[in-house]
Amino acid sequence: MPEDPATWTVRNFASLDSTNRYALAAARDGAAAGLVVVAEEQTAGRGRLGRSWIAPPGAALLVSVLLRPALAPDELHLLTAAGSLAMAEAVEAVCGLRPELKWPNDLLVGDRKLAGVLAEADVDGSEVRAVVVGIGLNVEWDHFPAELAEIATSCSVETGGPVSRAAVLDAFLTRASVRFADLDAAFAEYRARLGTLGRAVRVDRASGPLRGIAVDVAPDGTLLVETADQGIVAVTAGDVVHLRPA
Ligand code: BT5
Repeated sequence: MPEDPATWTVRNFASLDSTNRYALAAARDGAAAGLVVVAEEQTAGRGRLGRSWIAPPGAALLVSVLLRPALAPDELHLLTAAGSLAMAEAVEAVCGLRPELKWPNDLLVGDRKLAGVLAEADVDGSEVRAVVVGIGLNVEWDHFPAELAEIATSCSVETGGPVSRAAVLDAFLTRASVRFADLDAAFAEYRARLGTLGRAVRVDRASGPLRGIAVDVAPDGTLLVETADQGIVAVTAGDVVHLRPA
């Protein structure tokens, strides 16, 4: 696990299909922990559950970091938390914005998504060989396509001025060194900063929607939702909508 920013090795690309796909392939070819893959543009950027991550060339910081942590497969949520937190801290340091963290993998400003995080692992049975934490952060992007117009925002929209992707990347790698080196501290801080907690939420799950109050994140990363009719329900996966107070 890299503990010093000097141990990061950054590979920059004008265009890739997906920085996560590239970094996972590099991991399988033996690349060392600390590889950082950055692209100006992705032609097949990945979200969760087969969804797409889109951004025009140069508008977003599209970055994946390769880690080889000593973790079990059921502990990988810690890396999503640490990566989300490190990016939130970087945005705050560079732009003066304090993004809200939304369980499990979003950075929001108000109701709009500023960044998304996708951790993908190369797992062999109980052995985690490599993990890639990929983040797409909307940096300088003022006019969104129709499908994102109501749900996305960017650093430039929020600050009203230019923002340097290179400065955000530098700040992210500095914070990532700290956060990935102490995952317990990162998880505690992620939990403390999670805007989802205490909120009325709707969770859209494969098995159907669930409504309640998000009361906590368990150590295993599940979201605990207090419902009127089923008590506390542990949610392992799903899309959370923060509901406005009635
Ligand atoms: C995520 O998925 O939020 C994880 C996104 C991770 C993207 C990074 S970019 C670098 C690295 N390489 C990759 O290939 N991926 C990672 P999810 O929670 O499933 O959200 C996906 C949804 O967010 C989409 O269905 C859209 O509704 C929305 N979306 C797509 N592009 C967006 C953008 N640029 N800004 C805000 N929302 C977006």
